[in-house]
Amino acid sequence: MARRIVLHVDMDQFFVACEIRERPDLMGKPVVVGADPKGGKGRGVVSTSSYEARKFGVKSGMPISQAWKLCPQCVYLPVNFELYVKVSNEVMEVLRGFAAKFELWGIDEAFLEVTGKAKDFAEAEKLAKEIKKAVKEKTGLTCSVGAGPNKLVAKMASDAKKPDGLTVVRPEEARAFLYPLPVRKLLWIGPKTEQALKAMGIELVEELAEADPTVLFERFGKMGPQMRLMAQGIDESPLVETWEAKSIGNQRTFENDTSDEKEIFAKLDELGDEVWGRAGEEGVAFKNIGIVIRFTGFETHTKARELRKPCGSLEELKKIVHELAVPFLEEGRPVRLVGVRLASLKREKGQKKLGEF
Ligand code: TTP
Ligand code: MG
Repeated sequence: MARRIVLHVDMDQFFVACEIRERPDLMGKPVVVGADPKGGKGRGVVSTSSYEARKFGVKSGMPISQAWKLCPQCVYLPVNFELYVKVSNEVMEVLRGFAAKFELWGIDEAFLEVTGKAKDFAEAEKLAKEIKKAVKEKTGLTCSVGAGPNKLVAKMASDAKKPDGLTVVRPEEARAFLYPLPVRKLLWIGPKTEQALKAMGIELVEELAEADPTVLFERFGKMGPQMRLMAQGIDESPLVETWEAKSIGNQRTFENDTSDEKEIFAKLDELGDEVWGRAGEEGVAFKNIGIVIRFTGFETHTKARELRKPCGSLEELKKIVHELAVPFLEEGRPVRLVGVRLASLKREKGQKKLGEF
């Protein structure tokens, strides 16, 4: 079997980069996108900050009031999600063109399976350079790319050098690359797991990789030995092509992974409202309804249903979305992301696209 090569692409300072594209005068300035700081009294958090603002210590997720304390001279901008979705679509279209298989992972990141497109890691590196060039030319934005033998290593590699980075980790280099990192860097390890591991004397990826799997199982259940394998750079999860080119869909990541069904269904309903609205705006009927569910870690599932006739109402859409989701939620496993997608689209006669009026 040919050795796998996976790329992970992550945009640099994404929300800020979109804002700078609209307002080039902001280039090189400390910029913060997030809640209104209200002179230090604001509530809410920082969505992201420019690399210049990061020098002051301002980071994603930090209370906006704290950001203000660290950097009152930063330029503060509200979140313009619509703009970021538009730019994200532009970026993803470029990336899709380079991949044998494509998986959208977040608004500013994606996995590209390039096994077969690049015969070895030297070719993968060349391809990654072409990708960076194409993204820059077509969207004006920079990204960081990681190449590795699987999703896990590729994702960690793209994070290794930012902004505008390119990091290639060959299979034989994977352990040396991962081992010195703190366990928190492994993407599915949140602050709680980090603390639990620390209490066991495990702080580095290397320590996790070499920990006793029985002890890990006792403490974390099935996730324990799984975490250990990933610390060793072992990950066989395939790319899951969440959306086809011709579909209307969206997906959202929970702020904190959740197994609360109410919260999950509420998010699915919200996405249902959104895609129903978009189908209406674009004047299309649809016969195929799909969902995507990603559990904590990498495991992603999609499920779709083809109807015999076009979906007739928002209630029907939501009902089907719930029915598709139920089997995945039975075990109560924490969910990281959900999505809803409409496909088998048909333009309804007499309807024009919104932009054509
Ligand atoms: P990231 O890729 O984590 O961050 P980034 O692109 O801003 O910066 P980097 O160069 O380090 O990749 O997240 C992508 C976008 O998601 C980010 O621009 C804003 C949004 N986001 C939030 O709204 N809240 C958060 O806590 C994080 C981490 C990101
Ligand atoms: Mg990013």
